[in-house]
Amino acid sequence: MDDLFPETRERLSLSSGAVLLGGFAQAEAQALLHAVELITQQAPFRHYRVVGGGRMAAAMTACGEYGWVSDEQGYRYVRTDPLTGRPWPALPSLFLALAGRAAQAAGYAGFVPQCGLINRYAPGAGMGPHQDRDEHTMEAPVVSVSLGLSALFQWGGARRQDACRKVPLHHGDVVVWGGPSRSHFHGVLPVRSAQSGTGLGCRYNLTFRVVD
Ligand code: MD6
Ligand code: FE
Repeated sequence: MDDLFPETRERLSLSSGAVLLGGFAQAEAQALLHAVELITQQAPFRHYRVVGGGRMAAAMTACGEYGWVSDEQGYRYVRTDPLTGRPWPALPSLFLALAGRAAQAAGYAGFVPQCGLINRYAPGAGMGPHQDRDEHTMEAPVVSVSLGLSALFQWGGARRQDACRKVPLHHGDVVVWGGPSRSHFHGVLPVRSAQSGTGLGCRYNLTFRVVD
């Protein structure tokens, strides 16, 4: 998908405190994917269960001091991978550096994430509108890196019923949301396989967060 005016995507404000940094991670995308591969050798992708008995469409794993997990009891951050019984793999320095630079570019200095959540969306998988609010502190922003297949990101407001804007996210794009936008609703429309330009068959999303 070519954009008519690529310069407008380089820094696109979504709402107060939220910005799309188009292509911000492009140069290191291959290295990021390699790091994901190494992490999944220690902490494989899995589909979590959700309250009510369903399964999340996106496969997930994590790295860092905390990982985010879901089961019939709900969502939470834990220090040990429930699948392996081991601590989560460390956050690679490449992830820490990129997350810090992206946060800085969006106006958030000193961002040091405690969790790197890794999602894999096969074609057809999406994520319904939700707020990221399982963290024990909401002071730090969320930094989200898109790799592989493109997707339409839904960016809403502070209330579920607020209108959603659809923002295409491509390989190497970064979105940062914090401050007044930190608890805005957002989601990902089901990924379509036709949207590829990278040769990858899935979309990967890395989200970085401070947890406590
Ligand atoms: C995305 N991800 O995949 C956005 N939220 O572009 C999320 O909003 C998200 O991946 C909570 C937990 C995992 C996620
Ligand atoms: Fe989210």
